[in-house]
Amino acid sequence: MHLLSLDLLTLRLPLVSPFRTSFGVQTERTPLLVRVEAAVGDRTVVGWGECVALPRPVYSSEFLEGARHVIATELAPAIVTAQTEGHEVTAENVAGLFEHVRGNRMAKAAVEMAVIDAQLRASGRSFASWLGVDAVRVPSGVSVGIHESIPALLDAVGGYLDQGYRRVKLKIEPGWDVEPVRAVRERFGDIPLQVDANTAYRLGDAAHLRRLDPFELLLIEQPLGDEDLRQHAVLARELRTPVCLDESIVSAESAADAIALGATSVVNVKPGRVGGYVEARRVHDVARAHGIPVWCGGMLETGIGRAANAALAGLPGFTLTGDISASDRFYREDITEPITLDEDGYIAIPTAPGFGVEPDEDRIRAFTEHRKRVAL
Ligand code: OSB
Ligand code: MG
Repeated sequence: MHLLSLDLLTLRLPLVSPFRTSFGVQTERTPLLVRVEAAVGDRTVVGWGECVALPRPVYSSEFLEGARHVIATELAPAIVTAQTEGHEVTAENVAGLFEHVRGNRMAKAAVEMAVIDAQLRASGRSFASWLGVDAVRVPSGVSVGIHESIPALLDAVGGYLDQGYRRVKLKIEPGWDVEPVRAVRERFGDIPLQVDANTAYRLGDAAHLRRLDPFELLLIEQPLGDEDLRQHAVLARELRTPVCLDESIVSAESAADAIALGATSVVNVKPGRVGGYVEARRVHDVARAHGIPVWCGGMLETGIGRAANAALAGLPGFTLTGDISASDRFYREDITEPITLDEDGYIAIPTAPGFGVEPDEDRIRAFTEHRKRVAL
């Protein structure tokens, strides 16, 4: 496979409702799509990737314009250099071409995705098959933002349960934690329920967070800062609720460190956060070797990332329900055919070549704010 071109498309997609977390409110998403064209024999194939960086560096240090810049000025040139030197760029080796660039994992993941998709479309193979996934569907969980009031939250959760979601995650922050959890438990009983703080607490809040213990949550996600592994280990010993890290886990190595320290007893795997699907699989493998369950996180992906995540979540260590919801959880109109829930609240793992969904180029054009071609 010889890569011919790389296009960077910045889209603006309105959300069906505002999504509030402890770090801010999102009313739209601005996905950065990577579109590559590659020559395979005498054919040209297209591959798509999606960058999950937010517009501002409030979830992690990465942000949309930074990711776009790094792809254009560092990652695409690394592909050019490799190809000029006669090396073939593949799904298996592309992440390795970016090792000299520090961090910027979401940018790297997006380019790796486009290369994976192109290569698998060229060979007619599904992403699930490439990963060695036998599962045909994965259970679907929903992440529920911070609401204006408890009644509004209960309405939202009730609506998602009616749609069939199999697990609910509540976003929490100081002032919106024990009471919303209590209200959801009182109204909906012992549904699979977990919470996500996105770093909103400090170790000194341990006694307060212990008040969540009676509600038998599946886990509390990232209560403390992203660099606070030792403090998470201390906190984990003070809580009955299992601690699960998200922001802190940026590689298989950091996952191994967090597990060894006792900072996490569950791991949220987000391919963008760890630098791509190959690394995400390594995180899964390390966790599995330690008997640590993992689940697939989400970043409000379009159908492209959602389809890829569904396949990843088919790996055997993904024993907890992930944040892979239907397209209509966030978007009135997706840029691929919509990802939907089946009658049991599961999402089908695509079987078509590549990520197995068809980005609609007309619809993409309609949502595109900015497009730039990078020479390869
Ligand atoms: O912490 O998991 C998170 C969305 C954006 C940034 C961070 C997070 C989230 C979510 C949404 O919780 C998950 C989803 O895509 O459904
Ligand atoms: Mg999270």
